[in-house]
Amino acid sequence: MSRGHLRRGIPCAAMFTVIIASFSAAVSGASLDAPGSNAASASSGRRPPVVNAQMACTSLAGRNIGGAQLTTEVVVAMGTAPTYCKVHGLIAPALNFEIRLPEVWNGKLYYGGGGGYDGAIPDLVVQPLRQGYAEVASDSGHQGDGMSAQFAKDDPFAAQLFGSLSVPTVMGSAVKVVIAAYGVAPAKSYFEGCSTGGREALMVVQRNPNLFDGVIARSPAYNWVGFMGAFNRTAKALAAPGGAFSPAKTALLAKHVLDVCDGLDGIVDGVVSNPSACTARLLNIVALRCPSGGDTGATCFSDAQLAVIKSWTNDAMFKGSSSYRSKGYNLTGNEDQPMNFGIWVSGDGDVKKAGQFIIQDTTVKYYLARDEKADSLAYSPWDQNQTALFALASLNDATQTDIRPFIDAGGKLIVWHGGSDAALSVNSTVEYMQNMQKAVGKSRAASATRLYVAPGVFHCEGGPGPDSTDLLSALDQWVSKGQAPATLLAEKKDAAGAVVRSLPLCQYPQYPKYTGPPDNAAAAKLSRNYTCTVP
Ligand SMILES: [Ca+2]
Repeated sequence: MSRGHLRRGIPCAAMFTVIIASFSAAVSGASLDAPGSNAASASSGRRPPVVNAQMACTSLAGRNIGGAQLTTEVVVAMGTAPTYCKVHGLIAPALNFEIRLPEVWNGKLYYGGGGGYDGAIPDLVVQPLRQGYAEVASDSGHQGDGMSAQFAKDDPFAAQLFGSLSVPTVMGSAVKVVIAAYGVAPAKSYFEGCSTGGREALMVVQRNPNLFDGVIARSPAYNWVGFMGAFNRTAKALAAPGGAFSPAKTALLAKHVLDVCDGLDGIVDGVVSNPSACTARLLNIVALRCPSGGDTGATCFSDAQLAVIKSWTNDAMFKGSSSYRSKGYNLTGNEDQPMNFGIWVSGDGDVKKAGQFIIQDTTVKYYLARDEKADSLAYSPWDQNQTALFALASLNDATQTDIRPFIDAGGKLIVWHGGSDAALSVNSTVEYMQNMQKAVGKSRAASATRLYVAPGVFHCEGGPGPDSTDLLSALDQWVSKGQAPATLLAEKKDAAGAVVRSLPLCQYPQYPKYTGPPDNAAAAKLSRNYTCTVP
């Protein structure tokens, strides 16, 4: 079988899908007869089983395990990825997944989440496979463009799979495939995802509290109704006469924010690491108003542009439920960089090219108006169809805060968000964690959950701040050895993998305050010159 569903046409799709990127090669489908046993069935479980990838693939090919029809392919070592057996599973009618089985298995399972509106199996994430995990990923039950919700319009089952059912459904098969391959069940299972994958992460914590031993939710798109409404509000402000943001306007905004706030964390380094000190009062954006209120050039904002900034930075709340909300975004001073405000919000002068516009527009068309001709910029008020909002929330919102069943089952949760994320507001993630703490109690929350904010990091990755932390190893240490994570290490690597900057990754609300020698660019690049500090 082949499935030609590369993401089409929309440059932003890959950004919303950072950890998944493009669709890997389609699996060819020559079915082999199922043998009666497999290469690793003799394992005692004490030592991680070792299998030969070719033998594992041969033994699994053509079988139906746990409701999944399997095909297999040996993928030989390339770059830093080791040789593995790639198992493709199809759960009828259209839920596709892969399990990447390493030859030297660490006895554990890693499930990596999706992005945007999914629609393709995410690519291999190399690091977990290198660490010996059996790695699972799925297309969440439909095939298509990751920035389109068309699948949901006339297929309620596909909508349910995308919303919450694909992960537990795939796990039902995946665990059985692991047993067939190695002879034993995974000793531990972890889920990690970013953006939509972060939403899936919080969804399993809330709805399937016994499914995973540990979960990493990064930049979670958990308040689907709320942030879609916020995207719509800001898109309308940008589309209003005089509201468009050219790159020059975005640069004006970013420079002003850095001028005022960069140094408030102890170091002028292009990153506002202490955002709570960078108040609206201090920023005083209205001082940049063009005298007439009209757009009179690149050194000031029109009233319509000031309205965009107001929409961007203020909380959005909608009729129908207290959970239909999205917190305002911080002004970070990184707005003018690639993969930030221009590509996500303003479209560099054409809002219809912006990632936020595109994903809220498809949501209006296929979930709310249920009319592919609907114009999201004219769809007003956005919360007019309460029944449709309720359905959307029931499907996709992961806003439940009482996660005691997960915690009391021994689960551990690490939540992470980039401090300069222009796609999803870090403040919404902070709010979820604060409400969760109220719901479960402080001591329970402290025993089983962590929140980290990575300053200067964009949506899921990238940006001037160090974006790379081995959260999986931190989670595994916590789950397997009871060693709870405290301050972690964040690194920024160049294209060759060399570390060019490091920072302590502080537990929220702490931020990394520069405490090294003054005016020393080399010292500013080293984590040891920062101290996690409560603002
Ligand atoms: Ca700074």
